[in-house]
Parts: sequence; C-alpha cells; structure tokens
Amino acid sequence: MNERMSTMESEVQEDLMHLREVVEEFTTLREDHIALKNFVYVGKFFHHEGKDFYVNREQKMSWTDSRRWCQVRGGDLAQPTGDFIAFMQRVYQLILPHVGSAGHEGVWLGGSDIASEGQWFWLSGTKLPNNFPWNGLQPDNTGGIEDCLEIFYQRDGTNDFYNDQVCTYPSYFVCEL
Ligand SMILES: [Ca+2]
Ligand SMILES: [Ca+2]
Repeated sequence: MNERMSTMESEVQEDLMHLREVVEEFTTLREDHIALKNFVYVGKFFHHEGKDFYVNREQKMSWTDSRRWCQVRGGDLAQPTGDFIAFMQRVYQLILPHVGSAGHEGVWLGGSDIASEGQWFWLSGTKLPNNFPWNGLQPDNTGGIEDCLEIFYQRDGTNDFYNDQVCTYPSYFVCEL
C-alpha cells in the first residue's frame, strides 16, 4: 500500500513539474505574441531591392539601443544596397508625417566608423561603396564624435542627406528583417 502511495505521489510530482513547464512555455508565447502585436502596430514596412525594411517612427533611441531593438525582433539596423537615393526617398515618405516641430529628423541606419575613424562599414562588415551618396560636406565628424550613419530629413524635403551623427543621439531608425 505504502509503495503504491509513493508511486502515485511521484507521478503527481511529475505531472506538476510538467504543468509548470507548460505554464512557463505559455507565458513566453504570450509575451512573444504581445511583442509581435505591438511590433506590427507601431511601424511601417517597405521593400527595397530584395530586402524588407521596417521604419520605427514612434520611438527615438540611441544607435546602439536602436540596433538592439531590431535584433530582439530578429533583424538588425538597415543596411541598404543598390539605389541609395531611392532608399532614402522611400524612408522619407514614411517619416514625413512624423517630422517634429523642429522641422527635421534623423533616422539611424546600420553603418558606422566606430572601429576606425573615417572608415565606414555596414554592420555586415562590408565597406560602404565608393559611390555612397554622402552630402557634399558629410561625413564631417563634427566635434570629433560623429560615428554613426543616419539619414537627415527636412520637412520640406529640400535638404535630405546621408550624414554622420553622434551615436548616443535619440533618433527614429530603420530595421531590416
Ligand atoms: Ca566619425
Ligand atoms: Ca555630420
């Protein structure tokens, strides 16, 4: 009798353990679902030359935090290829209604010269091409501390350009997925 009791007890223990695992898994799934729902809700997607991009125009973050935000969702900061002007215009269409009262916004992309001043690389490790359409005066490394790639937008669209910016500056950003 005692033996049967203890067998039952260990079976109950096992069931309880299994139940805890199921609850844990459910909780994780639920959190993922909420994150995904918010993700779809807050942003805008577009397609450019074989890649899917996502513009976060609701939250401003440093370049590093922006990168983490993209990575948590299975991507990274945007590293466009090909027609960089067309890419800039596509982002502009999505950013324009969100340009703040200052009349201009920066948008982070996945390029930097953090490793070596003046040597610009995408996060993939590929060098930015020689024909990269920097504005005539950029990258100017203002104050000796501009190491991250952004697109700089003016509300009127007359002066948009690729620029090097201080990495800790809070900006909108583009992820690739
Ligand atoms: Ca720099
Ligand atoms: Ca600059």
